[in-house]
Amino acid sequence: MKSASRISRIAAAVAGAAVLTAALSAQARELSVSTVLSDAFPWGQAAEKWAELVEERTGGELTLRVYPNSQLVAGDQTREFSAMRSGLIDMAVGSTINWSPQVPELNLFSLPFFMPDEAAVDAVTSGASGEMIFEAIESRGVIPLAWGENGFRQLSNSRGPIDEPADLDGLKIRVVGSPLFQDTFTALGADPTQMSWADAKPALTTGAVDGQENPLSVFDVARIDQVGQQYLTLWNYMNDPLVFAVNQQVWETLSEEERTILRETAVEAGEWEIAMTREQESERLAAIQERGVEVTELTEEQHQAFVNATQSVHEKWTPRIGEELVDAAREAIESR
Ligand code: X2X
Repeated sequence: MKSASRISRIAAAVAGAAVLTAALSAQARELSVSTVLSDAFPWGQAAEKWAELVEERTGGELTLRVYPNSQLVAGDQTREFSAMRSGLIDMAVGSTINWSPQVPELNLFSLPFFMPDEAAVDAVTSGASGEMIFEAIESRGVIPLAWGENGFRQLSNSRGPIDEPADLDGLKIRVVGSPLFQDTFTALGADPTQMSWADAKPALTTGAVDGQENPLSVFDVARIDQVGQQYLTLWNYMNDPLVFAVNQQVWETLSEEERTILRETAVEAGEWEIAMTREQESERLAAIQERGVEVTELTEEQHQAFVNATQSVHEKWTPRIGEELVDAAREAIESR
């Protein structure tokens, strides 16, 4: 009797534990979110905001765990999209530049001097061209949900002020591992070197490269001036939107309600981050100048010289991006 009752007690305990485990796994599900930059930067903050909102709205049933610094792809940011498509990563808040090797349409944003201002970026992302880009992402097995923004990318270097293409002659510039960047900086007479963000700061520190290009928020937070980058040219040559996205198989396992929450919170986190990034631009520039960086702004004529020098990049890349998409984006920009 005694041992039988003990056995039944143990059995009950085991069954209880199993029920509890099942209930927990049915309730709380954790999904991974990849980012290149940590929450010291607006980009990482966008992902954290998304996680916060999802946790709140699902009552903790869905948890997004953010993995910054491209750690889920061992630092190789240009593999993030493939890793998300294959299911190695559930979700990401990723850069259009880093995903462009797998989604050629995303090169649209990297066409030099194509989008003159923030209104142009908004016109492209929110219009027919934005829909075409989301379709292009979806056709490759990833569900895009919302836009964010890394920002307009500015040029820095350790050698001297740059206000005309000739100033770039022979300068070694670190660029992201995306072929279009190679073409842009080659067209400008520079010597571009592709490397991941993880390798960029060491390369600037040792002088292996003379310059780099990134938004003001990245320059400011990463203290790029401390590794000898004393000259900064504000040339707004491209803007790098971020995309909030989910692997398609993961998406299919979610309930309608969960999908709605994920999409709405992504849109909210994205809008929040875009507004914050833009608002902070002028104070970031002031902080950078205060640290002794010499800032160059271009006259209209100087700007035009850079536009002319990079025309070949448009000619080469428009067919790869798709004429129809480039036209739709151009129309959106002109009627903004
Ligand atoms: O690598 C960069 O320059 C960065 C951080 O801006 C991107 O991931 C595109």
